[in-house]
Amino acid sequence: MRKSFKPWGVVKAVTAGLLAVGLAGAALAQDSKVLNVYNWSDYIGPDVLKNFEKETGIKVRYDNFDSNEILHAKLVAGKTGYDIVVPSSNWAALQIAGGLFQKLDKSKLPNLKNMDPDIQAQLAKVDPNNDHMVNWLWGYTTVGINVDKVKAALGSEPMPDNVWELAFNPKYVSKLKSCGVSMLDAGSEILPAVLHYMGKDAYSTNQADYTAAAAVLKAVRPHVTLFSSSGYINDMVNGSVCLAVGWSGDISIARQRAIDTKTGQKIEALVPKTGGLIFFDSMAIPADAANVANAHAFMNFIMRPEVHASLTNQVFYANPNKEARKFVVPEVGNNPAVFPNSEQMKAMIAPKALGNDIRRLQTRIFTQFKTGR
Ligand code: N2P
Repeated sequence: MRKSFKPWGVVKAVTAGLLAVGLAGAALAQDSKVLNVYNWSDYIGPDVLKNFEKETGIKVRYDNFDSNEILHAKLVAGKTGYDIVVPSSNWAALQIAGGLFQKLDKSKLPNLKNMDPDIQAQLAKVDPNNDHMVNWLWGYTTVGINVDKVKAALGSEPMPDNVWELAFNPKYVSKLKSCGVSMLDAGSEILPAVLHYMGKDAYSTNQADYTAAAAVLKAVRPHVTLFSSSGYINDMVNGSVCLAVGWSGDISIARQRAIDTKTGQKIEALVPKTGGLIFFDSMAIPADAANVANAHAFMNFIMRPEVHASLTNQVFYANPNKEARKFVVPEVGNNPAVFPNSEQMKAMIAPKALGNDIRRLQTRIFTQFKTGR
């Protein structure tokens, strides 16, 4: 029945009822006991959703993507059916400007107090007052290697001082082709990486920089054996990829899986001297989400120190939670690939939001690179 047809008596009774249960109760009552989450693959351990479901009775449907491009296309098309999505902050800037997210109700997020003010300040650059986003985890795009295979393939050639050369200088990457070279399957990842390698602004808005980047990529193309943003983890574990332009935590997952399953592959996420490309993947609620109260409950749950720490312990990405550090196990807390030291952090490249024109340029050049044109 539409509200406008309700006789006044019924409206009054409903209003009184809402006041009696309180606003939080009213909001919960509108939501069904489900929550639809769309997050990056390999970004959570098995216990987190189970614990949330057990505690709240809310059933989580959890889907994966592996590029900002895929998530962005869904958000722009609308009616995603998701209540929580996790874009990188520089993409979220576009999405916030486009009105695709709703403002957070901070009264339902008391655990915001646990967030590291430095990370909040980083996010506030694209989301003033932190009105729309809560950081899930953060990491950086870098180079991962199979230590023994890369050494063997390089032969008498020593490791370059700047490890980005392994991926983008034909002198090195041509030698690594024989043991498998993988690159992230997205223009928004590879263009900033190659521009940074070239000594340019990773998030340049200068067309000429992109033309120059296309030429560098073209020279490298014959030596790339795989484009992957998720499957490369297992390819590193089983030894069919010896060099990956990938994400810090993913490479550390591969390292741990190789140890656990005794594949004999020694994998390492390198921290480039000139810096990796930082990302802040952050939770937001689509404007048309159906289960808004549940989404807030989930965000608040993730911001518990033990929960944020358990994400870091299981997927090797740093969390934004200043109270979580004591729950991070020492092997992970002391791993510079997960928590780079202050000197390494100084060199890191912060993300920048780009307009649609540059995004399209990145995609065009990346497609040409991939197809070998
Ligand atoms: C998780 C990768 C997320 C990092 N597998 C990319 N933003």
